[in-house]
Amino acid sequence: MPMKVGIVGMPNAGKSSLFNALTRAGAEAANYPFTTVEPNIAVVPVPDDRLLKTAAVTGATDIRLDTIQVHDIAGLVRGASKGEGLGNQFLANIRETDAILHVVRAHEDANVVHPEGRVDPLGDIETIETELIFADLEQAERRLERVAKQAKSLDPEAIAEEAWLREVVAALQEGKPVRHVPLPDDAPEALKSLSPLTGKPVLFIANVNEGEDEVPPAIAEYAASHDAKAVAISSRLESELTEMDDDEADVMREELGLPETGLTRVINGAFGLLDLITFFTVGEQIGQSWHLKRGGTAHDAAGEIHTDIQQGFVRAEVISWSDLIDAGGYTGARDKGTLRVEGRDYVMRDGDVITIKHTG
Ligand SMILES: Nc1nc2c(ncn2[C@@H]2O[C@H](COP(=O)(O)OP(=O)(O)OP(=O)(O)O)[C@@H](O)[C@H]2O)c(=O)[nH]1
Ligand SMILES: [Mg+2]
Repeated sequence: MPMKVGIVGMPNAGKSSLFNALTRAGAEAANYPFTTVEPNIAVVPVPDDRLLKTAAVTGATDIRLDTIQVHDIAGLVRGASKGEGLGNQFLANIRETDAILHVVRAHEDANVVHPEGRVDPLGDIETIETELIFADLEQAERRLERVAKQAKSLDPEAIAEEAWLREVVAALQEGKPVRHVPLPDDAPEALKSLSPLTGKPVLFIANVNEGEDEVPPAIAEYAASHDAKAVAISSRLESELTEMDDDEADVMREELGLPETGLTRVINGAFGLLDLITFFTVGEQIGQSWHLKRGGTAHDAAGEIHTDIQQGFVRAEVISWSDLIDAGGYTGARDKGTLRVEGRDYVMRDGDVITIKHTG
């Protein structure tokens, strides 16, 4: 399953500038089968040097990086849930995502109009979070009505879900996000059925002045005290840099003293929210990176690659990427004994290179 993240923020916060930069970066990635899914969905490769180094050892030149889908939507204003601005209907487009990227305007360019006529990152964050809470409340109340009817038939799962939804509604009415409401043991699908926006992990993206690369302290503190992460980026600058050729962009970055691309920080930050590990499949031609929920097994890893491979799973050969490089390839790794044979229940580790032996 591809990872999906949704961008939220106020109008003019810099969401589409970031999105455009990500889209172009994705489209330019060498050897990557780029697919435009929809105009407001970017498919962006997750950079990983380990794959490139490992592939160099086996001679694989067809590099396929794992990807993340980024969804851009229109800005939210105060009162969006009551129809202000463009309303909140388009939030439905990001209900199915795994995490939220919350773009916050922190630059002071007076030429860019702020919908409330002032630059106030914390005020903006609260406006957006309140609107997300209202949107979830609407959704939770609607779902509660439906589940309460099902619960009348004494279906135990519906009864448990109803109880949980009542807690969710109460929390939202108090202005608390769903992520603070404990999950129901007896209704394992309840969270998925509701897909609350405020139940998803959040990465704050401080859209700072060109040439800055620190998260403003107020935003960093807010993120830290709300169980969230934060990165800084200049959306406009990143968007302009992706329009230049690579050499030109590197010179520009050096002049501005920006060590890595802001986009890399955003993508790695989003990936880091999801509690995933990366594993690799590296053959003579193709080197590929994949993701898996932390704690996933070799059998789960096979399922990420192909359901047929999972169904025919016999055993896996596993080695860490750095051991494969140290051994100079699979033959050396076999001689050294660092290439191990593992069964379907082996718990995958970040950086494992796996070859699955399967029937069919
Ligand atoms: N100076 C400066 N301007 C920026 C920056 N990021 C975005 N802008 C400008 O702000 C304006 C709005 O940017 P967008 O990226 O379209 O904002 P948005 O969040 O997508 O806005 P909506 O789609 O209306 O919600 C554009 O004129 C951008 O060039 C930045 O980092 N610095
Ligand atoms: Mg936009």
